[in-house]
Amino acid sequence: MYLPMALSDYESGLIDKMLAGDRASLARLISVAESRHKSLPEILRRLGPFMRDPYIIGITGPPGAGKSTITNELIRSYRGMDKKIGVLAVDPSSPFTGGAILGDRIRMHDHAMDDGVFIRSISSRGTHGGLSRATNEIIKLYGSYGMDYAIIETVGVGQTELDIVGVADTVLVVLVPEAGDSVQTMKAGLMEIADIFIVNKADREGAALISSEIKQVLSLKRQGGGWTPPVLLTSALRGEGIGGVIEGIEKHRSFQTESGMLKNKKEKRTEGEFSEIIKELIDEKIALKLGDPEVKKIYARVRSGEIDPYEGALLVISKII
Ligand SMILES: Nc1nc2c(ncn2[C@@H]2O[C@H](COP(=O)(O)OP(=O)(O)OP(=O)(O)O)[C@@H](O)[C@H]2O)c(=O)[nH]1
Ligand SMILES: [Mg+2]
Repeated sequence: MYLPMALSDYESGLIDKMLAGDRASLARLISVAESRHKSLPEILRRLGPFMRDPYIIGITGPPGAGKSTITNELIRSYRGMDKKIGVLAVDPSSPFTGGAILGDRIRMHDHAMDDGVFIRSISSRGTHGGLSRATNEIIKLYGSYGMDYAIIETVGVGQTELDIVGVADTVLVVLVPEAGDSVQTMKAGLMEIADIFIVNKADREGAALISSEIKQVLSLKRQGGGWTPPVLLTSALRGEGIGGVIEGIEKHRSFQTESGMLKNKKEKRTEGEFSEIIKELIDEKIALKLGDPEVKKIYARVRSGEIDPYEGALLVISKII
C-alpha cells in the first residue's frame, strides 16, 4: 500500500536541483517516472506546490508525415516568444529499431544547448492503453520544471493516436498530400480526434486537393461543441506555415478557455488518473495477498471449478478490503 515515504537524500537533491532549473536532474526524475519506481508518488507529492499546468499539444499522424519536423519548428517559434517547451515522443516500436527516436534526436539537436527545451522519447510498450501512464507524470515533471508547453508526439498507428485525446489540450493531426492517405481511406479515428488538421509537405503536389477533401468531410459532420477544426497547410522542412499552426493552437486554446472546455478536460483527466491509482493500489494489495493461505484456497476453488471466477473475485476482494 502507498504510504507517504521518506525520500533518500539523493532523491530530495534531484527535486531541489530540478526546481532550480537543472536539466540533468529533470532527466533523472523522468527516468524515475518511466521505471515506475516506488518513490514516484512521493516525488510528485513534493513537487505539487511548484507544479503548473503546461498547455499540452498532441501531435499525431501516419509515420513519416513530418510530426517531428513540425515539432522542431513549433519549438523554434515558441522559444522566439520566450516560452519553455518539453517534448515527449512516444514510440510504439521495440527498443531495438530505434530509428524514429534517433531521427528525432538528430533533428531536434538544434535545441540541445537550450535550457528552455527538453526532449525525451519513451516507449509505449507494455502499457494497456497504448500511451503510457508515465506520460501524465512526465507532463507533471515538465510543469514543475516550468514548461509553458508540453508537446506529445505519437505515431498514428494502433491505439495511441486515440489515447492522445485523453492527454492533450489541443490535438494536431498531420497528413501528407500523397494518395493512400486520402481522406476516404483515412481511419475514422484520426478524423474524429483532430482539433487542427495540418497538411504537411505542401511543397508537393496534391496538398490543395486533400485539404478540400478534409474540409468537405468536416462540413458533412455535425460539429459538436462549436469548434470547427481548421485545415492548415505547412512545408515544415522550409519552416513555412508554422505561424498559422501557432495561431490555430492559440485560437483553440482561447476557445476552450472561454467555453469552459479546458477546465472540463483537466478535471476529467484528474478523475481518470484517480481511478487508475485506485486500480493500481488494489492490484498491489492483491499481489501482496497472493501468498495468503486463505486467498490460495479461493484460487484453488476457482481453478477446480467449484466456484465461478466472479464469486471467487468477490471473496478475494472481501479479504483485502
Ligand atoms: N518535402 C517535404 N518533406 C518533409 C517536410 N516535412 C518533413 N519532411 C521530411 O519527411 C521525413 C519525415 O519527417 P519526420 O518529421 O521525421 O516525420 P515524423 O512524422 O516525425 O516521422 P515518424 O516519427 O517516424 O512517424 C523527413 O525526411 C523530413 O525531412 C515537408 O514539408 N516537405
Ligand atoms: Mg517523429
